[in-house]
Amino acid sequence: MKIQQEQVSTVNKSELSAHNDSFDFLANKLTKNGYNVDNIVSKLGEFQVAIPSWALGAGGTRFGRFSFFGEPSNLEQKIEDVGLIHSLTQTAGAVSLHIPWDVPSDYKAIKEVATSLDVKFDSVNSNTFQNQKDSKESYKFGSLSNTSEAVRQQAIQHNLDVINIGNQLDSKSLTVWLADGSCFPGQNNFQTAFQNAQNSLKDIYKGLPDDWKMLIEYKPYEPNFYSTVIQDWGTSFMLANECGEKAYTLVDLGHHLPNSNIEQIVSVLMLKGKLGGFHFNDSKYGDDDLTAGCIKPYALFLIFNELVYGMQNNPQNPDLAWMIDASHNVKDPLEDLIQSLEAIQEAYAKAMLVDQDLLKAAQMDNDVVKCQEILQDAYRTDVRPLLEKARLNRGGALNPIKAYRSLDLRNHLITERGKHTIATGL
Ligand code: RM4
Ligand code: MN
Ligand code: MN
Repeated sequence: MKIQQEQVSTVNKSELSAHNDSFDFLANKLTKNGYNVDNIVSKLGEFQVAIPSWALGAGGTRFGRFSFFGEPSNLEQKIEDVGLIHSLTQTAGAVSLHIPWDVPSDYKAIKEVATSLDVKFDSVNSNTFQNQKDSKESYKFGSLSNTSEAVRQQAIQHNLDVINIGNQLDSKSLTVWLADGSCFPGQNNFQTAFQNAQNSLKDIYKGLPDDWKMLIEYKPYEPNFYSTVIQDWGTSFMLANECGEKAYTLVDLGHHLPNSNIEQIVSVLMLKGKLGGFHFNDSKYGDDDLTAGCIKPYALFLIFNELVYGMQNNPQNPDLAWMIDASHNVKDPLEDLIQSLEAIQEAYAKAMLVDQDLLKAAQMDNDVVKCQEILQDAYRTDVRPLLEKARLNRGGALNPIKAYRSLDLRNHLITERGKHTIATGL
Protein backbone atom coordinates (compact mmCIF):
# COMPACT_ATOMS: atom_id res chain seq x y z
CA MET A 1 0.00 0.00 0.00
CA LYS A 2 1.28 3.43 -0.94
CA ILE A 3 -0.02 6.82 0.20
CA GLN A 4 -0.59 9.37 -2.54
CA GLN A 5 0.69 12.89 -2.14
CA GLU A 6 -2.85 14.30 -2.58
CA GLN A 7 -4.08 12.29 0.40
CA VAL A 8 -1.47 13.91 2.62
CA SER A 9 -2.21 17.39 1.25
CA THR A 10 -5.92 16.92 1.85
CA VAL A 11 -5.35 15.92 5.46
CA ASN A 12 -2.98 18.88 5.92
CA LYS A 13 -5.52 21.42 4.69
CA SER A 14 -7.49 21.78 7.90
CA GLU A 15 -4.33 22.41 9.93
CA LEU A 16 -2.47 24.66 7.60
CA SER A 17 -3.57 28.01 8.92
CA ALA A 18 -2.90 27.09 12.57
CA HIS A 19 0.51 25.86 11.51
CA ASN A 20 1.30 29.07 9.64
CA ASP A 21 0.38 31.15 12.70
CA SER A 22 2.49 29.15 15.12
CA PHE A 23 5.42 28.86 12.71
CA ASP A 24 5.49 32.59 11.99
CA PHE A 25 5.35 33.40 15.67
CA LEU A 26 8.24 31.10 16.54
CA ALA A 27 10.31 31.92 13.45
CA ASN A 28 10.05 35.65 14.20
CA LYS A 29 11.14 35.18 17.75
CA LEU A 30 14.06 32.94 16.81
CA THR A 31 15.18 35.20 13.98
CA LYS A 32 15.18 38.17 16.33
CA ASN A 33 17.44 36.18 18.63
CA GLY A 34 19.90 35.53 15.83
CA TYR A 35 18.94 32.00 14.74
CA ASN A 36 18.93 30.93 11.12
CA VAL A 37 15.50 29.32 10.99
CA ASP A 38 15.75 28.10 7.38
CA ASN A 39 18.96 26.33 8.24
CA ILE A 40 17.41 24.58 11.25
CA VAL A 41 14.38 23.53 9.20
CA SER A 42 16.50 22.14 6.41
CA LYS A 43 18.74 20.24 8.86
CA LEU A 44 15.61 18.66 10.35
CA GLY A 45 14.49 17.63 6.90
CA GLU A 46 17.83 16.03 6.12
CA PHE A 47 17.89 14.01 9.33
CA GLN A 48 16.82 10.49 8.38
CA VAL A 49 16.46 7.66 10.87
CA ALA A 50 16.37 4.01 9.83
CA ILE A 51 13.49 1.78 10.86
CA PRO A 52 14.52 -1.74 11.85
CA SER A 53 12.85 -4.44 9.81
CA TRP A 54 11.97 -6.31 13.02
CA ALA A 55 10.00 -3.48 14.57
CA LEU A 56 7.07 -3.36 12.17
CA GLY A 57 5.11 -6.10 13.86
CA ALA A 58 4.14 -6.55 17.48
CA GLY A 59 7.03 -7.27 19.79
CA GLY A 60 6.66 -9.52 22.75
CA THR A 61 8.10 -10.40 26.07
CA ARG A 62 9.18 -13.76 27.41
CA PHE A 63 5.66 -14.06 28.79
CA GLY A 64 3.91 -13.82 25.48
CA ARG A 65 3.19 -11.87 22.39
CA PHE A 66 -0.06 -10.21 21.39
CA SER A 67 -0.05 -9.88 17.65
CA PHE A 68 -1.22 -6.80 15.85
CA PHE A 69 -3.66 -7.07 12.99
CA GLY A 70 -2.43 -6.42 9.49
CA GLU A 71 1.24 -7.01 10.30
CA PRO A 72 3.59 -7.27 7.33
CA SER A 73 4.37 -10.90 6.64
CA ASN A 74 7.25 -10.50 4.22
CA LEU A 75 10.12 -8.13 3.57
CA GLU A 76 8.36 -6.32 0.76
CA GLN A 77 5.43 -5.47 3.05
CA LYS A 78 7.81 -4.38 5.78
CA ILE A 79 9.46 -1.96 3.40
CA GLU A 80 6.02 -0.75 2.36
CA ASP A 81 5.31 0.00 6.02
CA VAL A 82 8.54 1.99 6.27
CA GLY A 83 7.39 3.80 3.11
CA LEU A 84 4.08 4.67 4.81
CA ILE A 85 5.84 6.10 7.84
CA HIS A 86 8.27 7.94 5.60
CA SER A 87 5.60 9.53 3.45
CA LEU A 88 3.93 10.96 6.55
CA THR A 89 7.02 11.96 8.52
CA GLN A 90 9.60 12.45 5.75
CA THR A 91 12.23 11.40 8.24
CA ALA A 92 12.31 7.61 7.97
CA GLY A 93 13.99 7.18 4.62
CA ALA A 94 15.89 4.01 5.52
CA VAL A 95 15.41 0.45 6.69
CA SER A 96 17.86 -1.65 8.69
CA LEU A 97 17.63 -5.39 8.02
CA HIS A 98 18.16 -8.12 10.57
CA ILE A 99 19.59 -11.25 9.01
CA PRO A 100 18.39 -14.00 8.77
CA TRP A 101 14.95 -12.69 9.77
CA ASP A 102 14.77 -10.67 6.57
CA VAL A 103 16.86 -12.13 3.80
CA PRO A 104 15.63 -10.83 0.43
CA SER A 105 14.63 -13.56 -1.99
CA ASP A 106 14.70 -11.30 -5.03
CA TYR A 107 17.21 -8.48 -4.61
CA LYS A 108 16.25 -6.60 -7.72
CA ALA A 109 12.56 -6.57 -6.81
CA ILE A 110 13.22 -5.53 -3.19
CA LYS A 111 15.48 -2.71 -4.31
CA GLU A 112 12.85 -1.50 -6.71
CA VAL A 113 10.20 -1.43 -3.98
CA ALA A 114 12.54 0.48 -1.68
CA THR A 115 13.59 2.98 -4.34
CA SER A 116 10.00 3.66 -5.34
CA LEU A 117 9.29 4.58 -1.71
CA ASP A 118 12.46 6.65 -1.31
CA VAL A 119 13.78 4.18 1.27
CA LYS A 120 17.48 3.23 1.48
CA PHE A 121 19.12 0.23 3.09
CA ASP A 122 21.03 1.26 6.18
CA SER A 123 23.21 -0.92 8.39
CA VAL A 124 22.66 -4.69 8.22
CA ASN A 125 22.47 -6.55 11.52
CA SER A 126 23.81 -10.03 12.11
CA ASN A 127 22.06 -12.44 14.43
CA THR A 128 24.13 -14.95 16.35
CA PHE A 129 21.92 -14.89 19.42
CA GLN A 130 19.47 -17.48 18.13
CA ASN A 131 20.03 -20.86 16.54
CA GLN A 132 18.99 -20.82 12.93
CA LYS A 133 17.12 -23.54 11.10
CA ASP A 134 19.57 -26.15 9.77
CA SER A 135 22.58 -24.58 11.48
CA LYS A 136 25.11 -27.15 12.57
CA GLU A 137 26.43 -25.52 15.72
CA SER A 138 24.50 -24.03 18.63
CA TYR A 139 24.89 -20.54 20.10
CA LYS A 140 23.61 -21.61 23.49
CA PHE A 141 27.02 -20.85 25.05
CA GLY A 142 27.96 -17.94 22.86
CA SER A 143 28.91 -17.23 19.28
CA LEU A 144 31.99 -15.15 18.42
CA SER A 145 33.41 -15.80 21.90
CA ASN A 146 32.44 -19.47 22.18
CA THR A 147 35.03 -21.91 23.53
CA SER A 148 34.49 -24.03 20.42
CA GLU A 149 36.36 -23.05 17.30
CA ALA A 150 33.64 -24.57 15.10
CA VAL A 151 30.96 -22.37 16.68
CA ARG A 152 33.11 -19.29 16.31
CA GLN A 153 33.74 -20.09 12.66
CA GLN A 154 30.04 -20.51 11.99
CA ALA A 155 29.32 -17.13 13.63
CA ILE A 156 32.12 -15.43 11.69
CA GLN A 157 30.83 -16.91 8.45
CA HIS A 158 27.32 -15.68 9.25
CA ASN A 159 28.63 -12.12 9.64
CA LEU A 160 30.48 -12.41 6.32
CA ASP A 161 27.26 -13.65 4.70
CA VAL A 162 25.42 -10.65 6.15
CA ILE A 163 28.00 -8.30 4.64
CA ASN A 164 27.47 -10.00 1.31
CA ILE A 165 23.70 -9.57 1.55
CA GLY A 166 24.08 -5.93 2.56
CA ASN A 167 26.47 -5.31 -0.29
CA GLN A 168 23.84 -6.32 -2.80
CA LEU A 169 21.48 -3.75 -1.29
CA ASP A 170 24.04 -0.92 -1.12
CA SER A 171 24.22 -1.00 2.67
CA LYS A 172 27.46 0.44 3.98
CA SER A 173 27.75 -0.97 7.48
CA LEU A 174 27.46 -4.12 9.53
CA THR A 175 26.12 -3.93 13.09
CA VAL A 176 27.32 -6.63 15.42
CA TRP A 177 25.53 -7.13 18.70
CA LEU A 178 26.61 -10.13 20.73
CA ALA A 179 24.46 -11.82 23.32
CA ASP A 180 27.58 -13.70 24.41
CA GLY A 181 28.29 -13.85 28.11
CA SER A 182 27.57 -16.03 31.09
CA CYS A 183 24.76 -16.56 33.53
CA PHE A 184 26.80 -17.81 36.47
CA PRO A 185 30.12 -16.93 38.11
CA GLY A 186 32.83 -19.28 36.96
CA GLN A 187 30.97 -20.30 33.82
CA ASN A 188 33.30 -18.30 31.55
CA ASN A 189 36.92 -17.36 31.63
CA PHE A 190 36.55 -13.61 31.05
CA GLN A 191 39.94 -13.27 29.36
CA THR A 192 39.41 -16.20 27.01
CA ALA A 193 35.93 -15.01 26.09
CA PHE A 194 37.17 -11.48 25.38
CA GLN A 195 40.13 -12.72 23.34
CA ASN A 196 37.95 -15.06 21.31
CA ALA A 197 35.47 -12.26 20.59
CA GLN A 198 38.30 -9.95 19.59
CA ASN A 199 39.88 -12.47 17.22
CA SER A 200 36.52 -13.28 15.65
CA LEU A 201 35.72 -9.60 15.13
CA LYS A 202 39.11 -9.13 13.50
CA ASP A 203 38.35 -11.99 11.11
CA ILE A 204 35.02 -10.37 10.18
CA TYR A 205 36.75 -7.03 9.79
CA LYS A 206 39.07 -8.58 7.20
CA GLY A 207 36.01 -9.29 5.06
CA LEU A 208 34.67 -5.73 5.31
CA PRO A 209 34.62 -3.83 1.99
CA ASP A 210 36.76 -0.68 1.96
CA ASP A 211 33.83 1.72 2.05
CA TRP A 212 32.05 -0.13 4.88
CA LYS A 213 31.99 0.35 8.63
CA MET A 214 31.67 -2.22 11.37
CA LEU A 215 29.55 -1.03 14.29
CA ILE A 216 30.09 -2.80 17.59
CA GLU A 217 27.11 -2.60 19.94
CA TYR A 218 27.49 -3.13 23.67
CA LYS A 219 25.00 -4.12 26.33
CA PRO A 220 25.52 -4.75 30.07
CA TYR A 221 23.19 -7.72 30.59
CA GLU A 222 20.41 -9.81 29.05
CA PRO A 223 20.03 -12.47 27.80
CA ASN A 224 23.01 -13.35 29.96
CA PHE A 225 22.58 -12.24 33.54
CA TYR A 226 26.00 -12.50 35.16
CA SER A 227 28.38 -11.19 32.50
CA THR A 228 28.28 -9.95 28.92
CA VAL A 229 31.42 -10.09 26.80
CA ILE A 230 30.92 -6.65 25.24
CA GLN A 231 29.36 -5.06 28.28
CA ASP A 232 30.00 -1.35 27.88
CA TRP A 233 31.27 1.44 25.63
CA GLY A 234 34.83 1.04 26.85
CA THR A 235 34.91 -2.60 25.81
CA SER A 236 33.38 -1.78 22.45
CA PHE A 237 35.84 1.09 21.98
CA MET A 238 38.80 -1.20 22.77
CA LEU A 239 37.58 -3.76 20.27
CA ALA A 240 36.94 -1.14 17.60
CA ASN A 241 40.48 0.17 18.07
CA GLU A 242 41.88 -3.35 17.83
CA CYS A 243 39.98 -4.04 14.61
CA GLY A 244 40.96 -0.85 12.80
CA GLU A 245 39.79 2.48 11.48
CA LYS A 246 36.58 1.18 9.88
CA ALA A 247 35.34 -0.17 13.22
CA TYR A 248 33.25 2.00 15.53
CA THR A 249 31.17 1.90 18.67
CA LEU A 250 27.40 1.84 18.47
CA VAL A 251 25.38 3.32 21.33
CA ASP A 252 21.93 1.90 22.04
CA LEU A 253 20.18 4.12 24.58
CA GLY A 254 18.69 1.14 26.41
CA HIS A 255 22.02 -0.61 26.86
CA HIS A 256 23.25 1.11 30.00
CA LEU A 257 22.99 0.46 33.68
CA PRO A 258 20.53 2.82 35.40
CA ASN A 259 21.54 6.49 35.56
CA SER A 260 24.57 6.15 33.26
CA ASN A 261 25.59 9.48 31.82
CA ILE A 262 25.01 8.61 28.17
CA GLU A 263 25.59 12.16 26.92
CA GLN A 264 29.11 12.05 28.31
CA ILE A 265 29.79 8.70 26.64
CA VAL A 266 28.57 10.12 23.33
CA SER A 267 30.72 13.18 23.66
CA VAL A 268 33.99 11.36 24.40
CA LEU A 269 33.42 8.82 21.62
CA MET A 270 32.91 11.65 19.13
CA LEU A 271 36.04 13.39 20.34
CA LYS A 272 37.91 10.16 19.62
CA GLY A 273 36.20 9.83 16.23
CA LYS A 274 34.74 6.46 17.14
CA LEU A 275 30.97 6.92 17.40
CA GLY A 276 29.54 5.11 14.39
CA GLY A 277 25.93 4.33 15.15
CA PHE A 278 23.02 5.06 17.36
CA HIS A 279 19.92 3.13 18.44
CA PHE A 280 17.06 5.21 19.81
CA ASN A 281 14.55 4.01 22.38
CA ASP A 282 13.67 4.81 25.97
CA SER A 283 13.53 2.85 29.17
CA LYS A 284 12.66 2.98 32.81
CA TYR A 285 14.59 -0.06 34.02
CA GLY A 286 16.61 -1.95 31.43
CA ASP A 287 16.54 -2.61 27.71
CA ASP A 288 12.83 -1.78 27.70
CA ASP A 289 12.80 -0.65 24.05
CA LEU A 290 10.04 1.90 24.66
CA THR A 291 9.21 4.83 22.40
CA ALA A 292 12.07 7.34 22.20
CA GLY A 293 11.60 10.24 24.59
CA CYS A 294 8.56 8.79 26.36
CA ILE A 295 10.20 8.57 29.78
CA LYS A 296 13.31 10.76 29.80
CA PRO A 297 12.88 13.47 27.18
CA TYR A 298 15.37 15.80 28.92
CA ALA A 299 18.05 13.10 28.81
CA LEU A 300 17.36 12.66 25.09
CA PHE A 301 17.81 16.40 24.62
CA LEU A 302 21.10 16.40 26.55
CA ILE A 303 22.34 13.53 24.39
CA PHE A 304 21.37 15.43 21.25
CA ASN A 305 23.13 18.48 22.58
CA GLU A 306 26.37 16.46 22.59
CA LEU A 307 25.59 14.94 19.19
CA VAL A 308 25.02 18.37 17.65
CA TYR A 309 28.18 19.69 19.28
CA GLY A 310 30.11 16.69 17.95
CA MET A 311 28.64 17.00 14.46
CA GLN A 312 29.76 20.63 14.42
CA ASN A 313 33.14 20.28 16.08
CA ASN A 314 34.44 16.77 15.47
CA PRO A 315 35.20 16.26 11.78
CA GLN A 316 37.22 13.21 12.88
CA ASN A 317 33.92 11.47 13.65
CA PRO A 318 32.03 9.98 10.68
CA ASP A 319 28.37 10.43 9.78
CA LEU A 320 26.35 8.23 12.06
CA ALA A 321 23.97 5.38 11.27
CA TRP A 322 20.78 6.41 13.09
CA MET A 323 18.16 3.79 13.89
CA ILE A 324 15.14 3.31 16.11
CA ASP A 325 15.51 0.12 18.11
CA ALA A 326 12.17 -0.22 19.82
CA SER A 327 9.65 -2.93 20.42
CA HIS A 328 5.90 -2.50 20.57
CA ASN A 329 3.90 -4.65 22.91
CA VAL A 330 0.76 -2.62 23.31
CA LYS A 331 0.76 0.05 20.59
CA ASP A 332 0.28 -0.05 16.85
CA PRO A 333 3.93 -0.42 15.74
CA LEU A 334 3.60 2.23 13.04
CA GLU A 335 2.10 4.78 15.43
CA ASP A 336 4.80 4.00 17.97
CA LEU A 337 7.54 4.52 15.37
CA ILE A 338 5.97 7.82 14.32
CA GLN A 339 5.98 8.95 17.95
CA SER A 340 9.65 7.99 18.27
CA LEU A 341 10.55 9.91 15.13
CA GLU A 342 8.75 12.97 16.45
CA ALA A 343 10.57 12.78 19.78
CA ILE A 344 13.94 12.37 18.05
CA GLN A 345 13.33 15.36 15.79
CA GLU A 346 12.12 17.41 18.71
CA ALA A 347 15.26 16.70 20.72
CA TYR A 348 17.41 17.44 17.68
CA ALA A 349 15.64 20.76 17.02
CA LYS A 350 15.98 21.83 20.65
CA ALA A 351 19.66 20.92 20.66
CA MET A 352 20.17 23.11 17.60
CA LEU A 353 18.74 26.00 19.63
CA VAL A 354 21.47 25.76 22.24
CA ASP A 355 23.67 28.79 21.70
CA GLN A 356 27.05 27.06 21.75
CA ASP A 357 29.08 30.28 21.84
CA LEU A 358 27.12 31.67 24.73
CA LEU A 359 27.39 28.36 26.55
CA LYS A 360 31.13 28.23 26.04
CA ALA A 361 31.50 31.77 27.41
CA ALA A 362 29.38 30.90 30.45
CA GLN A 363 31.46 27.78 31.00
CA MET A 364 34.67 29.81 30.81
CA ASP A 365 33.24 32.16 33.44
CA ASN A 366 32.14 29.22 35.54
CA ASP A 367 28.70 30.77 35.54
CA VAL A 368 26.87 27.58 36.43
CA VAL A 369 23.47 29.23 36.63
CA LYS A 370 23.81 30.73 33.18
CA CYS A 371 24.94 27.41 31.72
CA GLN A 372 21.79 25.78 33.02
CA GLU A 373 19.63 28.66 31.80
CA ILE A 374 21.04 28.31 28.28
CA LEU A 375 20.31 24.61 28.10
CA GLN A 376 16.90 24.83 29.67
CA ASP A 377 15.87 27.81 27.61
CA ALA A 378 16.43 25.73 24.49
CA TYR A 379 14.74 22.70 26.02
CA ARG A 380 11.64 24.63 27.02
CA THR A 381 11.07 26.04 23.55
CA ASP A 382 8.12 24.43 21.78
CA VAL A 383 9.83 23.50 18.52
CA ARG A 384 6.94 21.57 16.99
CA PRO A 385 6.18 24.25 14.40
CA LEU A 386 9.74 23.77 13.05
CA LEU A 387 9.17 20.05 12.72
CA GLU A 388 5.87 20.67 10.95
CA LYS A 389 7.54 23.04 8.55
CA ALA A 390 10.33 20.56 7.78
CA ARG A 391 7.75 17.89 6.98
CA LEU A 392 5.56 20.22 4.99
CA ASN A 393 8.48 21.38 2.84
CA ARG A 394 9.13 17.78 1.88
CA GLY A 395 5.53 16.80 1.26
CA GLY A 396 4.90 15.15 4.63
CA ALA A 397 2.04 15.47 7.08
CA LEU A 398 1.73 18.35 9.51
CA ASN A 399 0.62 15.89 12.15
CA PRO A 400 1.66 12.35 11.16
CA ILE A 401 -0.28 10.50 13.87
CA LYS A 402 -3.47 12.38 13.07
CA ALA A 403 -2.93 11.74 9.37
CA TYR A 404 -2.29 8.04 9.99
CA ARG A 405 -5.57 7.83 11.86
CA SER A 406 -7.68 9.96 9.59
CA LEU A 407 -6.49 8.04 6.53
CA ASP A 408 -7.46 4.89 8.46
CA LEU A 409 -4.23 3.25 7.40
CA ARG A 410 -4.27 0.32 9.81
CA ASN A 411 -7.67 -0.78 8.55
CA HIS A 412 -6.48 -0.50 4.97
CA LEU A 413 -3.55 -2.73 5.87
CA ILE A 414 -5.86 -5.24 7.52
CA THR A 415 -8.10 -5.30 4.45
CA GLU A 416 -5.10 -5.81 2.22
CA ARG A 417 -3.18 -8.34 4.31
CA GLY A 418 -5.76 -9.95 6.55
CA LYS A 419 -5.98 -9.99 10.31
CA HIS A 420 -3.80 -12.83 11.40
CA THR A 421 -0.52 -12.19 9.67
CA ILE A 422 2.71 -12.46 11.64
CA ALA A 423 5.89 -10.47 11.12
CA THR A 424 9.24 -12.16 11.58
CA GLY A 425 11.47 -10.73 14.26
CA LEU A 426 11.58 -10.91 18.00
C1 RM4 B 1 19.39 -6.25 21.04
C2 RM4 B 1 20.17 -5.11 20.42
C3 RM4 B 1 20.26 -5.19 18.94
C4 RM4 B 1 19.00 -5.67 18.28
C5 RM4 B 1 18.42 -6.86 18.99
C6 RM4 B 1 17.12 -7.30 18.36
O1 RM4 B 1 19.07 -5.98 22.36
O2 RM4 B 1 19.59 -3.90 20.80
O3 RM4 B 1 20.58 -3.92 18.40
O4 RM4 B 1 19.41 -6.06 17.01
O5 RM4 B 1 18.22 -6.56 20.33
MN1 MN C 1 20.14 -2.09 19.59
MN1 MN D 1 18.52 -3.76 22.76
